[in-house]
Amino acid sequence: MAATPAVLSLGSNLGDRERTLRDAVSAIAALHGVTVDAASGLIETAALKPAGVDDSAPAYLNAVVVVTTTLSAADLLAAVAAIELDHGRVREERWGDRTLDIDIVTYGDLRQDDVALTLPHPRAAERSFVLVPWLEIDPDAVLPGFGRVDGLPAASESVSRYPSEALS
Ligand code: A4P
Ligand code: MG
Repeated sequence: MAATPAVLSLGSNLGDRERTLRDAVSAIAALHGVTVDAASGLIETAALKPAGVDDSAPAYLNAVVVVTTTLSAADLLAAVAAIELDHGRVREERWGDRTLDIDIVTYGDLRQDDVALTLPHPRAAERSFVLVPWLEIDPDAVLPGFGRVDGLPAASESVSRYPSEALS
């Protein structure tokens, strides 16, 4: 299968968040058929819940990783879901606190509206914690259906950088 570029968004708001994100990037890099091309720095933002920003919930660390993969989109999702489980992810409430969340933001320029895998990720366009780290590693990033990432309002929101060594 031809290699396809894909963008992954990682988030954690429970446990040793930085350690978890670091280990997750290593686990992604170790997947057969996946090469990590770039990993962003970490940013810290308040938890976004379905009802809005929740300052009483633990804050998130987020990062974005650009990969090239020979896996299909469905196989890539299964692989990153397995990494979430390895990090003790328990699914309870929607948008609930979690040790590790890995979402597929884009898979090439594939657009599909399937509940099991919606591409691009349906909420990426409005999330600074996805767009800001993505732009850091790809200033010319394009979100299929939305155009250049640097033209999206959420990409200009200010977010706090979390001091850390590079993830990869
Ligand atoms: N799914 C469909 N499309 C995708 C995709 N592109 N990537 C399905 C990954 N998964 C996708 O996800 C539920 C189902 O979505 C999966 O079974 C998969 O088949 P989940 O990870 O089990 O649950 P979730 O993450 O709680 O749900 P959801 O709706 O995906 O949440 P979001 O939109 O990912 O939001 N606040 C801050 N500050 N930082 C965050 O990272 N993340 C969330 C989660 C909420 N608030 C946040 C953050
Ligand atoms: Mg998710």
